[in-house]
Amino acid sequence: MACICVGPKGSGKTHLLSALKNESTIDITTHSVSTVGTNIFKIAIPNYLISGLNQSNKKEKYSTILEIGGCMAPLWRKYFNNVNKIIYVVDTSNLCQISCAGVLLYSIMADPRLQKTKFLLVLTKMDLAYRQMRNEALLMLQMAKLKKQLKQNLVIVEASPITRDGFEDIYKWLDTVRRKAIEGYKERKSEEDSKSKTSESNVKGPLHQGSGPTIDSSISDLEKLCQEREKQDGCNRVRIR
Ligand SMILES: Nc1nc2c(ncn2[C@@H]2O[C@H](COP(=O)(O)OP(=O)(O)OP(=O)(O)O)[C@@H](O)[C@H]2O)c(=O)[nH]1
Ligand SMILES: [Mg+2]
Repeated sequence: MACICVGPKGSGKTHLLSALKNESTIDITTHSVSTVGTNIFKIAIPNYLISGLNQSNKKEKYSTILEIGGCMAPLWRKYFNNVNKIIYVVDTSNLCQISCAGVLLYSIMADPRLQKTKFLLVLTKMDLAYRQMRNEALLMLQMAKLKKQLKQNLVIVEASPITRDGFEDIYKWLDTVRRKAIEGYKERKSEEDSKSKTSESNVKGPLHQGSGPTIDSSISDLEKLCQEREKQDGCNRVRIR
């Protein structure tokens, strides 16, 4: 159930994930250092956003996300094994970077290992006055072309760690994907269990089943047959036990 967060250098991954983890850590004065390597964030999903959670079951649900630094872009694909959620962060205020971000996103989504992966595209830094609006940003990312050519489901969210816009949608996405992954795992496990049960009963065969002859009864049948043959032949056969 691995979830990774990628995006170009300085696009706002660390800021976004820190704010999702702890709302009081990020404000207008916060600056973060470029991630050289990876960061792990354990994010608690607020109870009121978890669907199907009743009052008696107040256990907190977490999502663990691995951020991989933008400077590691050539190495991102080394982390793609067993990944079923990808958060892709794009800086809407960086005109020079946005087209390049689209190309990078395309190269990720085309990876054969990620054909069943769920994607969340976060258009971040929405608090800045000189940002691109949603439609302009999507145009620059060539989103229409990308959606035509690739089959994965891509959810798009506009967000800002400073104003906390879009955070509910991100938490809800994390919760649905987490729930679906658990349901899928349970289904696969019950299928495997039922398969192993049927194969076990096939391996046992008729000797182990109540209705068939037992080993003891087969031996006594054999002895009776020998005694009958001895009577018929009128001679003693050598019996080896
Ligand atoms: N105003 C504003 N600034 C932001 C926002 N998100 C990030 N920043 C700024 O952008 C800088 C880079 O953000 P990071 O979160 O470090 O970017 P990153 O994607 O983790 O970068 P790498 O680790 O190098 O890949 C931060 O120091 C912030 O100053 C945002 O939503 N609004
Ligand atoms: Mg970072």
